[in-house]
Amino acid sequence: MAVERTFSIVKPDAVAKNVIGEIYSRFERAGLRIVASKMIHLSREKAEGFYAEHKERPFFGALVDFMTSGPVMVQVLEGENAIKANREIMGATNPAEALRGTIRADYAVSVDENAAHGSDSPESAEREISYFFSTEEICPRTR
Ligand code: DAT
Ligand code: MG
Repeated sequence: MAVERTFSIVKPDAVAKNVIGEIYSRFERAGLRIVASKMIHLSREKAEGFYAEHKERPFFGALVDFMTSGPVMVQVLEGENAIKANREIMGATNPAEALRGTIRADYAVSVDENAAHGSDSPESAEREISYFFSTEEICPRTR
């Protein structure tokens, strides 16, 4: 299996709950390495651009309100099969459907505020990583 990179967000609800470290530990325990990381408070424009694929969905306005409601951690995770591995660690979009022991099952209460984001494909990972990080901000850790 190839070493991949994926893009991840610890969303405002999880930052407010003070569980950034708990979530980072889960990535590390799963063998993913954090190769870039920063805290930012998204502008509306930045959040709208990030979620552009959902622009026509009824929840779009609420999603942007939530994502701009407080700071987030954005990070790049690197490891074997990182995109799928991160989606598994996160659990289903709706926390009510997320498997026990996943980030969303443990830290999220609703689909509106679901604690974490993870890229869903190699194409979205590439787009999302470059939407937030320049090449020199990413420090490869695998040898
Ligand atoms: P994911 O974040 O698991 O990739 P997605 O890309 O379908 O899920 O949706 C992006 C975010 O939009 C999701 O994390 C929370 C919000 N969202 C999705 N479906 C929703 C719904 N039915 N009601 C409210 N918010 C929703
Ligand atoms: Mg998605």
